[in-house]
Amino acid sequence: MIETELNSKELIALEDQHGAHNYHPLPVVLSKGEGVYVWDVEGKKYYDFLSAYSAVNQGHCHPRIIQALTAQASELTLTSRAFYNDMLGKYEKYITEYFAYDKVLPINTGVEAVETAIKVCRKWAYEKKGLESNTATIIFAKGNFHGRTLGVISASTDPTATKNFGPYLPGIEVIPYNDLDALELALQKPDVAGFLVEPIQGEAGVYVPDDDYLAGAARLCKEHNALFIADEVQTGIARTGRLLATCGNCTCTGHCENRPEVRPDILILGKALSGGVFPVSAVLADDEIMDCIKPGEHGSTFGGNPLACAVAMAALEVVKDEELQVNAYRLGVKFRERMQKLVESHDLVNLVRGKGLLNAIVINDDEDSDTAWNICVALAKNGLLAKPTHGNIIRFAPPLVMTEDQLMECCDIIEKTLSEFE
Ligand code: IF1
Repeated sequence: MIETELNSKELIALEDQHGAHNYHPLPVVLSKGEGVYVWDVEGKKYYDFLSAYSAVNQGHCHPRIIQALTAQASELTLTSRAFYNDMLGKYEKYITEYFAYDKVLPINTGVEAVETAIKVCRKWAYEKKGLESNTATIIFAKGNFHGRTLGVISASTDPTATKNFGPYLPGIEVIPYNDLDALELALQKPDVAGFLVEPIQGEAGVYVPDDDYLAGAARLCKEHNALFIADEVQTGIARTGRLLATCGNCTCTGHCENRPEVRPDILILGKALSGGVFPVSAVLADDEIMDCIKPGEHGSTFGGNPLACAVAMAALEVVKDEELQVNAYRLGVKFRERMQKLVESHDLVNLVRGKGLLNAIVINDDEDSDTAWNICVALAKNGLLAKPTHGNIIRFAPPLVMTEDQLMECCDIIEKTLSEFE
């Protein structure tokens, strides 16, 4: 056990020598997080403008979530599902009422929840829709990101995510994003089980589809007896200014009682479901779909563990009590106004796009240039942490607990950095 205080350089060297090189992080080594702030090992303070890819919507180490974690951690952390435990039923009731679904299948990471949704969708297609076994196709959108397992990368159109990982899962069709004609055409085929899509494509560069896209997709799926599956791992839990991005522009504080026309048949949640404190994900659906899964047909060692249940209930309480979707909506409008001024005053920035506090700016340079990266290194020097997504796009996603003053200070930092850069 290494006891001595190591500096950033030494800690980076440790990871370089002993860790797989499956990431290329910014040269910042963090050791503390609180709310919208993080600190590096040298004590430098930053605004976190990535929120661990929207997993810490509630802010770093939210006291109520930490309290729930520590209280449960000293009682019971894991039983496996070989036995019942006193937390799971309470959590299942809480989350199904919170999002207005009959049932939840509790799992751990976002990608496990997406894989679970694919299995549930296929099961439904064979046992309820009546497709012939092993013929089901699930439609995905070009530019998707659903995680890193072999099943979901089989739908990826990103060579970095797929190269030399084949052979891939069959039963997948990929169509252009935000294109209802393409979806309608793909749904004509007899073996379609479902359409799995991100309400906003995060990794692709925060692509916000047309206002009528999700409702149109849900309608087309219903017309063709295929399941509409929303991957809200990144867009859910108030990130886009609504409790769920599929809520679209309705102002509900629950799920879409007001907009049943875009209610997903299967809803996938992760990341901020735990406030970034513990891997917690979930698949929600009504009985007709979820009851296709029988005992022993799917699960996981940690799925639905008491610790995850306690943390997730606290994390969702925080979202509701602090009305984080309202704050995200309001501050998102102000953020995009400020960024739009930068677009108009700086050649370096082509455009800003996003919803709520999931935004991105597109840098006026080639996708394979390192300009966006260098801007993020400069932003870090000026006390704001963000990271480019594809090449020339910088994603900005602060914790949803940010105040307007803090957001304005962050906009000042972004403005100052871009001016220094030009
Ligand atoms: C990495 C990206 C974001 C997701 C959606 C499922 C998952 C993710 C819409 C899987 C995960 C993470 C994964 C992380 C970086 C981050 C990411 F850049 F990779 F694409 F957020 F945009 N659906 N996204 O965004 O959830 O299994 O990771 O819990 O892999 O580097 P997970």
